Amino acid sequence: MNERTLVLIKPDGVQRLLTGRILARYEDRGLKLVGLKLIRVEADLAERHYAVHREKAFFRGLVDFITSAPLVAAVLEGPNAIAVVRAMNGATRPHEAAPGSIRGDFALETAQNLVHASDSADNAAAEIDLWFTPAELLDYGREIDRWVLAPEE
Ligand code: FUP
Repeated sequence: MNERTLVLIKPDGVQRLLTGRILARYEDRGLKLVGLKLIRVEADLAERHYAVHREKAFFRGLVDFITSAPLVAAVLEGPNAIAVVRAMNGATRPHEAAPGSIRGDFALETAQNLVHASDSADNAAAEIDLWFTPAELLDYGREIDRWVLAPEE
């Protein structure tokens, strides 16, 4: 099923100069970038993004971290994009993340695990809506699509 998912390259990824390498992994897989921006997040957006963790002990630290420096927000599109990107990111706790995943290759700490990705279709829709306006999401074809994607029915 063709899906869209929200990805964040969190401040640690940008500061560690990994933005290009992380985006390249998604591109290499065949996923299509349909939205992309570098932003310094306000606490209000960070708190809404992580609202499900509001009661957790790590919530304030998480919000402080994500607002501490610029991050890259992206919307990726492709077949099963939500599950594909979660698998590429690897387990939340980097010591459990498989080698070959982004966290398994580049991260050691849960609080500095480089990337976020939506975990369900409902959350993807809500998160894309939170981070992007409709005008910031582009519908376009790529020459490579016929080599990467099954023909549309
Ligand atoms: P994920 O969906 O993999 O991003 O993981 P969660 O939604 O469970 O957690 C969101 C973020 O909270 C993590 F990326 C890092 C932070 N976190 C902690 O700092 N400590 C924890 O014990 C769990 C999560």
